[in-house]
Amino acid sequence: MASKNNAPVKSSAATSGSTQDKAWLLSVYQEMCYYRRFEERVLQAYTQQKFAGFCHVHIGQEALCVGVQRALRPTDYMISGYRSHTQSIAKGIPGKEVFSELYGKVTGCSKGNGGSMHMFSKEHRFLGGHGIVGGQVPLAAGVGFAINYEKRDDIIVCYIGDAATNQGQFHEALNMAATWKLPCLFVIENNRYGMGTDIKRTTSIDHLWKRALAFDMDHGEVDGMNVQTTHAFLEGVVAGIRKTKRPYLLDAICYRYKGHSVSDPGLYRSKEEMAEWMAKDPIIQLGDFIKKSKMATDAELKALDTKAKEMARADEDFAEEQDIPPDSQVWQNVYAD
Ligand SMILES: Cc1ncc(C[n+]2csc(CCOP(=O)(O)OP(=O)(O)O)c2C)c(N)n1
Ligand SMILES: [Mg+2]
Repeated sequence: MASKNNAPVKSSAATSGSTQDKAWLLSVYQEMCYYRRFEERVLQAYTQQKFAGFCHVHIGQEALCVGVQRALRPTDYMISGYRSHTQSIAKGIPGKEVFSELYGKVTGCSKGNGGSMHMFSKEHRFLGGHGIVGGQVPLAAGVGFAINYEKRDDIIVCYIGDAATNQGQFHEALNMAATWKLPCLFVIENNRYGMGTDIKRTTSIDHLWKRALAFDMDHGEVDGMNVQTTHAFLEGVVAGIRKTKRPYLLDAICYRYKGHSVSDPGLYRSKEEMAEWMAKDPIIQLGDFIKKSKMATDAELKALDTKAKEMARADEDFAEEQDIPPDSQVWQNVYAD
């Protein structure tokens, strides 16, 4: 699975094992619907000014979130940027705690101190939620170092945006990860835009997996809009990292449907481009496969989506009823004891 030659290992259309199993496919379908519905409620709540601060949603990128997570063990670590509401749920943080965090409530996973960009759970090994572009990359290398130092066989997944690969700390951290053979999986969520700038205007290379060549790092490319190919590919990548302890850079091709943040209408993208990507929608793609394979009817898939909507609504309802933190909390977790 791992390639350290110039050409990347690419995901193929062929899938195997769990990605052909009916129960697996239906649960993945529902999970992706849940994340879509969750983020739609987040958008709505933000627009209604139910919470403030920055807010970046992940709509369109669900296949990557689910395809990666399902290749991991609960003991593996994950670290991400600011577009991480649903990645943190996938890693095990209850949706109620994520919605509470958005609302700044005391029951939030960061006790209401963090907000949208700072989901965190030591218990579930989700290490943030980081607002500094690329800031999570050296932290991931540090966790990889700790895993090796303590002789464990966990790995850490580090999500990064395409634009973040132009940050200096990305290059420094990848160099150290490759030199010290750290068990890090760097996943570039290559949605092709920074805030509003096309990657082609800021990046000298045509494929972001080429960043790995400078460090002689194993690397690959995956169609991040298709959950079956993504998951099948990731199973091999994760097994490879666990075995070799070598880091891996994955260029995951995907698309975000909404603007960079809630305040960005995304007018820099053409309607044709949006339509082209939405035709590859991860939920519709999987639904079509399920129906064609006669594993479920349209009505059965709709019922899964209805359940997903109810789950998202319950998360928001829970958050609304919770208390804001006491004033005294402002003094807590400022200094180490
Ligand atoms: C160090 C730093 N520089 C600039 C910013 C402002 N900023 C926030 S997000 C962003 C674009 C990042 O795009 P990308 O890495 O592709 O991630 P995406 O938003 O597409 O998921 C920028 C420039 C920041 N938060 N941190
Ligand atoms: Mg981007």
